[in-house]
Amino acid sequence: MNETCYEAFRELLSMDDVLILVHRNPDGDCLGTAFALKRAFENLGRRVCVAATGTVDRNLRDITDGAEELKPRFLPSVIVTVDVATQQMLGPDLADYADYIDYNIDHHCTNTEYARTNIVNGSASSAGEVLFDLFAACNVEIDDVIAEKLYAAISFDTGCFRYSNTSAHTHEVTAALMKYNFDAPAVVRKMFDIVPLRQLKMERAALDALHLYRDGSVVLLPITREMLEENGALDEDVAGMVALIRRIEGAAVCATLKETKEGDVKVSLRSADDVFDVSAVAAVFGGGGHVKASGCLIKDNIERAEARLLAAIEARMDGEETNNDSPCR
Ligand SMILES: [Mn+2]
Repeated sequence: MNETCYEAFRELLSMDDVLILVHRNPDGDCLGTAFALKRAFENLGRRVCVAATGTVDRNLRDITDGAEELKPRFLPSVIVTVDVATQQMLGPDLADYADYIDYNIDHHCTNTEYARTNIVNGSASSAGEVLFDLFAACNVEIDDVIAEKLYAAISFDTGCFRYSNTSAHTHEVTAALMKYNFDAPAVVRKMFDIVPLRQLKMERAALDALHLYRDGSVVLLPITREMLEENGALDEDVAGMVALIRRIEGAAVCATLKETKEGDVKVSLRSADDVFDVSAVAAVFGGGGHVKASGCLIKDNIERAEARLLAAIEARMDGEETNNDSPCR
């Protein structure tokens, strides 16, 4: 980021009646970042709210101060997105705002820069890290609440500082945040560790349903509505399932394919290393993300979606596609 970004952020901070939008099915990074920014505006005495398509997962509700639904509450005079790579990621509830975004604060290398002012750092671990750097450069005072939200955001997107997006700078930012007064182990435990028993049962069922291809180097997990119902599981119970299957030895590429309530298929893709770029596979279906973690929505039934996804992965593995077409390189 450069002085132009900081100047743009200072301009944003001078505004009132701020609507902060996050991506559909919000995760810990977009929520932590949005609520840290919300707090900063509140500390300046401004009117501000956060809105999202979809409900907030149970394990993320500490970040939203308990809120399960996030709706726009007033007619905004400025609209800012955080952690939203494309306008489509806003989802149906916020689609009306898509062409009127004033500021876009993000860390996705696939960001389409759809806003009037775009503040994107594709090498940051998380939107939380981007916001911290903006706060630091613009002398925004960080309090205990902001520190806790940003810590949640960064821990979420780095998988608790285990993923390769974790840089020396990420640790420097986190070290600065940990000087504030909040319970860091509790933040991580609530986001990642505590699960209802039905989720563990769902994971057991999922492991029985794994599909292995190419000697186990491609691992696909279709999750049907029927599987969810049989195990009494909710959609939020399978949100982290891709992290479970990426642990399998020998898996170079893995993906969960979840049948949505609408009958589409939500795909979460992970790559075991920087060699295979899953953002390029997601892009085939209009999605995006990062080299090692991406997602897309396939409008098809789950069997055909799996076949199409596998074909796209194999085409890329066989070198029919080159890395030159990847937005992340
Ligand atoms: Mn993120």
